[in-house]
Amino acid sequence: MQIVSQTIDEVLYPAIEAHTTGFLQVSDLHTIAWERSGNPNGLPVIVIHGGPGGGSQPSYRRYFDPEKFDIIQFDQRGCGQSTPYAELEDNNTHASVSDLEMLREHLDIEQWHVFGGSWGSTLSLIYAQNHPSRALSLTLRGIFMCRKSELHWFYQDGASHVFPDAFEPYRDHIPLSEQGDLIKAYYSRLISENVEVRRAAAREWTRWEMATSRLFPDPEYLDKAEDLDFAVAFARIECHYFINAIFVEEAYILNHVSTIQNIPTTIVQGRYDMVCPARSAWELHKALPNSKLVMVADAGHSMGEVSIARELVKATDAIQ
Ligand code: STX
Repeated sequence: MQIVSQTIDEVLYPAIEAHTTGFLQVSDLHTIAWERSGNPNGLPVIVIHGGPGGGSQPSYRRYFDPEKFDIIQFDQRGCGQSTPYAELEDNNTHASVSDLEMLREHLDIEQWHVFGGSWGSTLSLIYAQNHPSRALSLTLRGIFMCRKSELHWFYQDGASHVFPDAFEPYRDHIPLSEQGDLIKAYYSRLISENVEVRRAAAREWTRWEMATSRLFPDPEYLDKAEDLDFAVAFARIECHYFINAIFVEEAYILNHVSTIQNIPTTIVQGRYDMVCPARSAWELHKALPNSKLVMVADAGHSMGEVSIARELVKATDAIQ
């Protein structure tokens, strides 16, 4: 193992613009924003962002050779440029799976490669399990299967042992009497009628996640929590999905793993991922014997970390 010193710009493809953007009404209430970049005649790849509630970012285009790929991104319900903003009604995992199908049909694409990290890995897997013939391959990063143990690890007691300093303000935002169930306590504040109560909770919730996402914390990344427009959608939607156990049975992904055995799958996982610890990637890899697992020795959770980005680009470069 050798640590190569590179910058993120050396690892990713150059920044490009979207050539087409649009909005798709997916239900009576919700409209999702989408975009296309790269080569319109290239291999279609759908990029599934994290959170849920994180929104897609222009930098995600850079994980793909723009000559080779027809890069499709979208903002899941309630976040990014999708409307209504931060809306929780009619916002659930099944709706997101159905939005992916609606978007695929809208763009007249038969099959596509699927790329997602963190919650994006969760949704990629559940999408592929429900529509296996549509997914040509899966490129997954920071595996999150959203089981009780994973939620408990990150939001209650686990990552707190490694980041006690960042955990303290997240925990102490909640009175002692409610600290026994922090997801529940945050949920009640994130759905409060009082905008200031919502915003204050969203800020602390998001700070915790941003502070723990990288092996070497990045001040720019931490600033995301100060952008309360971002933080409110991110925190509200995440917490809504988690309090509802992502609207599926416990261990849904592992229980339905047989449906995706034949889809070529690459898993890129940071060894020191505190948000989505490596055990889930390991368990998924074991359950998918044909998958390739790349355990990155010097990274945490974020796709913005150089060694994670390098492996993701290697993985997309290898897609044929
Ligand atoms: N949530 C992990 C997740 O999907 C438990 C995630 N964490 N940060 C993000 O996503 C963004 C990069 C989208 C902010």
